[in-house]
Amino acid sequence: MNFIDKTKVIIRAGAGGDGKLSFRQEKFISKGGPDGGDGGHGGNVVFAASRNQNTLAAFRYQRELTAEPGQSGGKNKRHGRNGKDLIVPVPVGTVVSTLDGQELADLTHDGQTVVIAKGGKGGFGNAHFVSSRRQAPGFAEKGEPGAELDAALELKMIADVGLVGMPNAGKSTLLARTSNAQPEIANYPFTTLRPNLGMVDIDKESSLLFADIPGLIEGAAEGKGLGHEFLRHIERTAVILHLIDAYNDSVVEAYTTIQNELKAYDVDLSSRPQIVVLNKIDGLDADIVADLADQLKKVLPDATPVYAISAVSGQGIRELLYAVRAIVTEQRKAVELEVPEEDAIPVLRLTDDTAAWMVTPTDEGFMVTGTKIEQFASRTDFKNEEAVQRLRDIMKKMGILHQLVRKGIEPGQNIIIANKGTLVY
Ligand SMILES: Nc1nc2c(ncn2[C@@H]2O[C@H](COP(=O)(O)OP(=O)(O)OP(=O)(O)O)[C@@H](O)[C@H]2O)c(=O)[nH]1
Ligand SMILES: [Mg+2]
Repeated sequence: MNFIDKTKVIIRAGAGGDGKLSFRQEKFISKGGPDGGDGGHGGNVVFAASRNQNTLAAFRYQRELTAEPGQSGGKNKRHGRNGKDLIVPVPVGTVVSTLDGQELADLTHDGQTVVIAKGGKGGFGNAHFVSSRRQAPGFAEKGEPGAELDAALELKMIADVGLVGMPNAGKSTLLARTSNAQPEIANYPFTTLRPNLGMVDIDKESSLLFADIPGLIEGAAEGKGLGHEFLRHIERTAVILHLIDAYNDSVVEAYTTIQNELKAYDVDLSSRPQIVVLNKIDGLDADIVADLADQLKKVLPDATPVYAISAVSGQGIRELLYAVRAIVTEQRKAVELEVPEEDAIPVLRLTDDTAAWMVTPTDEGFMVTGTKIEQFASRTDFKNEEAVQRLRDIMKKMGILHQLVRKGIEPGQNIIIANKGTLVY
């Protein structure tokens, strides 16, 4: 199974359209009233979680996700068309992060959408700036650039049940027997190199998604065997099905080895709801099986049942699956009660203090940074003196000019607004 579960993409929201600078053409009047329309907004890049997607494989062919730009404004106050949002279907369980690991969004349920990159605002046309003081504004705003980012996508499978155990315990055999999946099965350790998913029908009404991951051995936490890497696939399962080969020299030792590895994982998985299952009982007498189960019960938390099955003959599987479903149902209910609705809706973390700004003296002049002032600057046509004058007015209103004076700015010195443009004080 070709399973791609981590990938990188380049995300570009659409730029806003430029505002139009124009004046009505009227007969016998050299310059009519200003009539430049506003630019349209750039399209957003929106991720939409969908059960119909199973992998991130599509992003191997489509690395760049670009939304439409807004159109420029026109004469006669014509508004430019807004850019269309780019809706990107992703599998449920997709986590979006920046390349340095900051989590941006976590799409956990079908139909959930989140704006990953916002389109730029359209610039105002010159008609917008008419006022009693300014009857013929000779400038228009440029459209704002759309947000751009390089993002890492990771699919954290949200299976209901995670199969864990030592290599060769029969995990893939159980998955193959009960589901539509066809994992490789062989009588040697580390047959399974990548996680497999399979839908298991419990009865006519219900089915559960099982994840089969490579076997764990002692020291997996330090990277032995195939290591811990795959445990993240069962981080979110409602229940862990811990499979133990009944032919182990000591089933108790086999159990504790895996428990220790689950404990050593980034998040302690050893305390998750777990079902302990003895496998390969097809050739064993009932009293031997009962004895093995008793040995296990001594080390398990009180009243934890031990199931005994044969993944090959099918013995005991039906009872096991019913028990699994009961726990999954209970767990899902508990989780739903726990998580308040707001928390379930992931919101992109944007810098909240957009009005904040900072002035720093440099060799080339005074550097001004800050979300809001940079946004205004990106919409300013620096070649147009009227537009630059408006930017000065905005800086005055925001208190930036005052601060520049306090820092000792002299006429003729540069004010550099981040990487957006430079004006002269
Ligand atoms: N007799 C018997 N053999 C079984 C049973 N279940 C699995 N086996 C055998 O055990 C061997 C290992 O089975 P797998 O399903 O590949 O084991 P696994 O846990 O997926 O192993 P890894 O992928 O290596 O971690 C195979 O030869 C299976 O045929 C069972 O119930 N009874
Ligand atoms: Mg396997």
